[in-house]
Amino acid sequence: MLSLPLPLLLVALVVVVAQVASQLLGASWRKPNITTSLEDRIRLAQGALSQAISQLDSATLAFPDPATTYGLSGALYSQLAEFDQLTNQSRYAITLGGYFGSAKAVTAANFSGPYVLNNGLNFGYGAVVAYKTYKTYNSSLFLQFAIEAWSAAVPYTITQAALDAGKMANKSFTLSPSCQGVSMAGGAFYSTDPVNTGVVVIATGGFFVLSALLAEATADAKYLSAAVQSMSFIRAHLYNGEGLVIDGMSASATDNCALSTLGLLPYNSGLMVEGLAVLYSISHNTTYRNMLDDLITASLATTGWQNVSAWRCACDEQARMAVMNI
Ligand SMILES: *[C@@H]1O[C@H](CO)[C@@H](O)[C@H](O)[C@H]1NC(C)=O
Ligand SMILES: *[C@@H]1O[C@H](CO)[C@@H](O)[C@H](O)[C@H]1NC(C)=O
Ligand SMILES: *[C@@H]1O[C@H](CO)[C@@H](O)[C@H](O)[C@H]1NC(C)=O
Ligand SMILES: *[C@@H]1O[C@H](CO)[C@@H](O)[C@H](O)[C@H]1NC(C)=O
Ligand SMILES: *[C@@H]1O[C@H](CO)[C@@H](O)[C@H](O)[C@H]1NC(C)=O
Ligand SMILES: *[C@@H]1O[C@H](CO)[C@@H](O)[C@H](O)[C@H]1NC(C)=O
Ligand SMILES: CC(=O)N[C@H]1CO[C@H](CO)[C@@H](O)[C@@H]1O
Repeated sequence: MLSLPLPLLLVALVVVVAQVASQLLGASWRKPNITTSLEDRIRLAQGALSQAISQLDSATLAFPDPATTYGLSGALYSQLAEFDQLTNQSRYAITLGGYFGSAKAVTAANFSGPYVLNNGLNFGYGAVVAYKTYKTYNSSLFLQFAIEAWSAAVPYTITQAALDAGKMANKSFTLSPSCQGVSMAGGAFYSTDPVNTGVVVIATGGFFVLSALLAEATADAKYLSAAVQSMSFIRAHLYNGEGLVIDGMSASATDNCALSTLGLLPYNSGLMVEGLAVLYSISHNTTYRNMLDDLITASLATTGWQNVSAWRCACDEQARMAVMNI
């Protein structure tokens, strides 16, 4: 039961792309013609979202068993807001007002769960997209929620001051001040566990994207500065030789800048693509546009997660969104 909602949703959301891809295995896969009509694609996505909503607990408006599904509820809320944003609708505005209103009652102490950064940031992301999509409707609820989610991630994001001190309040080990001569400032931890040393893109990139969207929504300089710092961290520390984003690294001084050995995963590059797209759209700084071009080109060239004979996940939700928004 617990793993049902998201896979169902994802399977249904990608079904159209999968259908197209399966018809086009071979050299032509790169320039597929999407023959499913826009109406049909919207209907399919809509059906998937309805199916996921039907799995929510009617009392909490979140998936059952929050200890393991907390972040998935935030991901679903985000998809509802994204769906409306991409289809120019307000179908889920009232629904999301209710969901975030309900979530607000339980999340203040709980943006965390053990994995604050990807879990809580999912809610923040959904809230800021809802704020952007529905304009004045419930805007203070959505914006405030996004800011709270961002604020909950701040204590798990490495600052230069923490590096100068060698430590930070919520972590019990000595921080590595720099790696390959570049400061570790801007990296965000995966886990709230004080001994967990992993700084990962799902956290750092999620914080980057939320910061960039809040910079766009509020024009408060602290969000832009946070966005640029997290982006710079990923660029400096977590690009591989192909120009793709790897999963993460240790921030502990005793680990000597050890990189994650997890294989290449599309969502890491996807988060960077989305954050860069937002950063470019608010700054028109061509550095970001160039970084985006390079990363997208590298993402299309790799066989790390897709190739002519196997289609696993052509690109993640956020990368698609970002590309559509440019
Ligand atoms: C896609 O459509 C265009 C225009 O109709 C056509 O020229 C092209 O060959 C099609 N590509 C594929 C892969 O079917
Ligand atoms: C939503 O509106 C934008 C801007 O007017 C338009 O380009 C886009 O095609 C619309 N999307 C849908 C699904 O109607
Ligand atoms: C905002 O959302 C709440 C649910 O949290 C709802 O009760 C309220 O009516 C909404 N207000 C507006 C103005 O949309
Ligand atoms: C919030 O945290 C409390 C205490 O850790 C826990 O009992 C509860 O299940 C959590 N709620 C959610 C939605 O994660
Ligand atoms: C553009 O962004 C880069 C990278 O963040 C920065 O170094 C540069 O100063 C920015 N340029 C302008 C004109 O703001
Ligand atoms: C394509 O990807 C699959 C799954 O990762 C892998 O088994 C296969 O060897 C790859 N094929 C090529 C031609 O790279
Ligand atoms: C153990 C510890 O220092 N926890 C802190 C983590 O960060 C939050 C927010 O700044 C603090 O309230 C906690 O005291």
